[in-house]
Amino acid sequence: YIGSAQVLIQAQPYNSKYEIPRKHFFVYNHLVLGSGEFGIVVEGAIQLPQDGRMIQVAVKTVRPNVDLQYFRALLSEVKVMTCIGRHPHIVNIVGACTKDIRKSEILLAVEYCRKGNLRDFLRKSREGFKNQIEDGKLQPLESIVEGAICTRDLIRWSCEIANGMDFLSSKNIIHADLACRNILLTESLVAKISDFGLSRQLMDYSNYVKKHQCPLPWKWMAIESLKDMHFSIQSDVWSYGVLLWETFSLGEVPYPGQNWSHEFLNDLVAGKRLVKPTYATDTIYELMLECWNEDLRGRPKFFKLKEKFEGVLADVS
Ligand code: ACK
Repeated sequence: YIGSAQVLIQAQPYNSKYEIPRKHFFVYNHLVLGSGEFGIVVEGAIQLPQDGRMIQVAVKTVRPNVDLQYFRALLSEVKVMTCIGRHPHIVNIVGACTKDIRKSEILLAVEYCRKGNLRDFLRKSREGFKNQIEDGKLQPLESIVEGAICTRDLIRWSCEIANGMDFLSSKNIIHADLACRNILLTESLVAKISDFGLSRQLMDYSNYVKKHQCPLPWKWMAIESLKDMHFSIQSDVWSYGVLLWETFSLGEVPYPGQNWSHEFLNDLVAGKRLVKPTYATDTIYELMLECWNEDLRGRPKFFKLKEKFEGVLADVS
């Protein structure tokens, strides 16, 4: 199971503009952000060669002594990131060390997202959440409560993520695992799409599939992906619909208590869908249902979704 831009990366050379000498890389191995069987993400810093400034980063590396394919996967991710250019709503590359290497390491430094992933953040924000929906309509905030999350934030993130996905789709990148757990938040709570390269395999993917023998992440997957592992930008739109559902339920697990079986796919084909989450308006729920159109050509494009959410955002501002 591999999602993402295989075609693009194979065709592209490595853009060495981002290559940073090993001595400018500071890797804090004791500050682990996440770890998997093949890869690890730790906090770090990079000293910019241009002006000597230190930038806080997240450093992705491959564990020593793992199969060569995982080094290749990380290198592919570096290539993708250097080739596609920057966007405010993706986790951008800051630098990489692929040449000047010790013990055959590859280091990929990306923007540090202090507030972690959107799913956990939403769950932590449930207490104190300011619901701006009254009688099914969005209301302006009466007063701003420092540190509290409100419906407007949920709409803003939805808009930012559609914006980032529109950018990725313009670069022919298929994410194939769009979900709130793969959206990271910066210090100022800006949403950024993470893990759109191949390095997802470094964490737990390939193993997971082998262990469970079911298509993963099945709750986020479009009908055609579940049927025959067909992934496209329009299957990302389906996953985005599930991501919206997670967002407007403040991080609930979709289809709670359900285990994978072919029954699940049969239900989807029969037209069964997730019910309206607590904090969505009818308009927002209708967008989710459009994303879950069985006919992938009938699903909205990311730029349309971005425009729709910009409209909703203007109403609530
Ligand atoms: O979901 P998390 O808490 O946030 O756990 C994962 C883990 O590393 C493995 O991917 C965290 N992580 C990944 N990239 C970054 C980043 N750029 N900034 C902060 N945390 C990150 C991620």
